[in-house]
Amino acid sequence: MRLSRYFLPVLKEIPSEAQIVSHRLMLRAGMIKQQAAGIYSWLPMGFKVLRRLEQIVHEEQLRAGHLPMLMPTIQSADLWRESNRYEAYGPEMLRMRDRHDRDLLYGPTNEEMITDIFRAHVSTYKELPLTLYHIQWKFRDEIRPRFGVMRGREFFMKDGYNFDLSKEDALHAYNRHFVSYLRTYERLGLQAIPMRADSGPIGGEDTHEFLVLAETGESKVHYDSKVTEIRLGEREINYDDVDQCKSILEEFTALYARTEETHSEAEFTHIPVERRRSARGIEVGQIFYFGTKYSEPMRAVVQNAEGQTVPVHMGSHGIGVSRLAAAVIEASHDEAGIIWPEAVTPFHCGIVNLKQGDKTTDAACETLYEKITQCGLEPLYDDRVERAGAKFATIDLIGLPWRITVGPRGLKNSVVELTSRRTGKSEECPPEMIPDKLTKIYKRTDDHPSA
Ligand code: P5A
Repeated sequence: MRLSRYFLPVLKEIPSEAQIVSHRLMLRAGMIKQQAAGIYSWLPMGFKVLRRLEQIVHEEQLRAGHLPMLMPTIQSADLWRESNRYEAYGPEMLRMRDRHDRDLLYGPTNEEMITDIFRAHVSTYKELPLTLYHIQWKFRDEIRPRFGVMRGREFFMKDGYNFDLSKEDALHAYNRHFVSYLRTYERLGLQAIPMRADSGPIGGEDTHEFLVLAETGESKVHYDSKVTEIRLGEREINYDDVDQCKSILEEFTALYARTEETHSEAEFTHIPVERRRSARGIEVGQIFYFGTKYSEPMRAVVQNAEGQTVPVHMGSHGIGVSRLAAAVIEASHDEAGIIWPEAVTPFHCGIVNLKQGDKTTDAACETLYEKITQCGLEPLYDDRVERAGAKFATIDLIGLPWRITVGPRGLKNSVVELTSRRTGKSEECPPEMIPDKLTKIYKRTDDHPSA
């Protein structure tokens, strides 16, 4: 993409309404625009990041064997009356009425709808286990929408639902989601710590939230500092391996890590004092096992091997995909702007032409642009007639991990400059070597399953 043809409405002023750094940077970098309280448009660059996040979430869900689908945003109130959640959900639910006076709502979550789909089509244990998911907009009329897309009213969520014959099978689904979420966050360059949590309006006995530690996080958390040392890393995972998934869950939950709602001061004091931490975190996901809470009242039943009719065991699992954009920025930025991890960057590199209009420099930039594009990478070429300082500031603000600086002086010696946004370190190298270098850098993060 050439910057002269792109729509990147960068703001010079720091927007006064934005209280946290990710909100400020998303507005300044022209990623989002507020349309109403907690409701945002995603402008081209923000949309690119959202799509990348979505893609990674999809890839890790497919890897775990979960099936993608798409349910509507608008739901019938009748379904929610069946589960008794229509009244219970309270003012967070956006309710509406159609021309025939039928009660509808904008879905805040989809437990009822997926249970309805299941009961319409599945009647035998032979079709289990089954996990369906979608990535779709949700609406929750939050009392205090704030911090941009961090706590929106309309937000993009991946929500998955498992159906199993027994509690034991459903707990494997829980553990499998636990592991796949860890993988997802690690791919995004985030450390999200699983913590025992409260199940709130979704319900159920077992639930974990995944939290990215950040001072600006809305959740208060308490944990043993040793828990921050554990990583999933590159280990091979077999999602059908019940013992492996269980042992990974046990490894990650052996140490104390809890949200405020489940915190126990008595248990906390058992941790050596120098390892006790009370901090804040951003909730980027939550998983639930709630047994037959929905399947019983909604009659989602199957015949088991003995011919008895039994309600299925269920759980649901959510990742805040739009919130992730803000969480990644909270975890990765500096004074100058965003620093995108390679896995989610909207463009793979920026090309800065130091002397737009100079024949040799323009030609070198064009060639680089073409060659990099041919490698399957997407450069953002700053071809505007602008001061070098302004061009650098833009590329830094929007956080592209790699910048290639092309100027007449370097070209005289047949070199351009490759600069890492994260370290600030530059190296000079012949322009012909750049496509290869970038390809190698991105190969490391390009971890597509056979989706
Ligand atoms: C699990 C999937 C659920 O709704 N039902 C289906 C379950 N869980 S949850 O914890 O309430 O939400 C899942 C994740 O969505 C994100 N999220 C939000 N993101 C932005 N703005 C909001 N107002 C918002 N509310 C929830 C969080 O990341 C949460 O973990």
